[in-house]
Amino acid sequence: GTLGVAVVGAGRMGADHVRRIDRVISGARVAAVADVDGERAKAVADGVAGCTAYTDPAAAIAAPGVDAVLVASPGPAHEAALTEALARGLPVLCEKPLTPDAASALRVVRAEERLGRRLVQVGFMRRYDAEYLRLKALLDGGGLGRALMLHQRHRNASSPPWFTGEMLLADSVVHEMDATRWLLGQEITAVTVMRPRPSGNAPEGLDDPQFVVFETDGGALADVEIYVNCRFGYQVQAEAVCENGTARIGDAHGMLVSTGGRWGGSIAPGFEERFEDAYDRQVRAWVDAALCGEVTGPGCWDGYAAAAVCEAGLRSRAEGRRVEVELVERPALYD
Ligand code: ISE
Repeated sequence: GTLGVAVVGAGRMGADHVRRIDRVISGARVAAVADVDGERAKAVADGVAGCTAYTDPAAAIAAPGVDAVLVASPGPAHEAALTEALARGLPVLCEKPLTPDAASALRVVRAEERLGRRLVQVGFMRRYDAEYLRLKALLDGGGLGRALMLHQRHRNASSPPWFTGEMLLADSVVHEMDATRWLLGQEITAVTVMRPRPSGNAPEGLDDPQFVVFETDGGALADVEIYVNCRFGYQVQAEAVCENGTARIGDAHGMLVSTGGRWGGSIAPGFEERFEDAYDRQVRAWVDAALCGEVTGPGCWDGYAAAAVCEAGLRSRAEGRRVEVELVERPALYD
């Protein structure tokens, strides 16, 4: 069969997912699109055969032919859409963050727990990136010994005008919060956020870059440099330092060109380009699983854990000290 998808949110990510489901992925079709901006919803829906536009997410989720929901609205709108989808027993792919804070993320965890089965996949798409997968397989294989440290760099060419100092953590470093937990198979127990004197490239008042240190329950340390106005392109790098060796990803993508007495390559302009394959693989995996009545990939527990780490990070940034992460006990559903 074909999976009928309601896409909630027709912004940058929502519109891109509509394109992906419509033209890249097989096995699914976009049946409904919702956006608070009706014009925007209509513009996106008009490009897709058999797709209806809505302003109310609940109406799109309840629309005929909808078997699954892709949530790509702003974070504060996620909980309502998730609650609606869970009430209807529909599988969901929810863009990060699951919800903006740990308390609301925990409510979603509890709702899923009450259902007794997983329905939600969270859009931590780096878990589907070929380089990340290779690093994960290497670490899991154990050939390099135990991972001692992770060094991560996350650079965006520029930040959107509404970006705040909190968003460097909640919107950007949230990917490393998940990647660190996933790569190491450990929970993050404490966060320290430090800030150098801001870059002259950063908009007035934005504390960019920031430097974040995670401690984990397995005794590892992970650092993250987040710099969202680096100008030169989009760059995401990770290096694992293990007992018997190191492994690095994100240094070069694709082709190396030599000409005019220089050698070099190019840097992707943004995350859509850098992680294009990862986004495709993520949505394909979600659709394939949903067609078999299954849900795989990062779930509500991962979304909740990232939200809890994020809260600790925001407190650390505000208070200038190390802050411990508070997690409830992990429900058996997520073992
Ligand atoms: C954005 O929301 C993302 O998810 C990107 O992956 C990240 O690089 C960017 O900094 C965020 O704003």
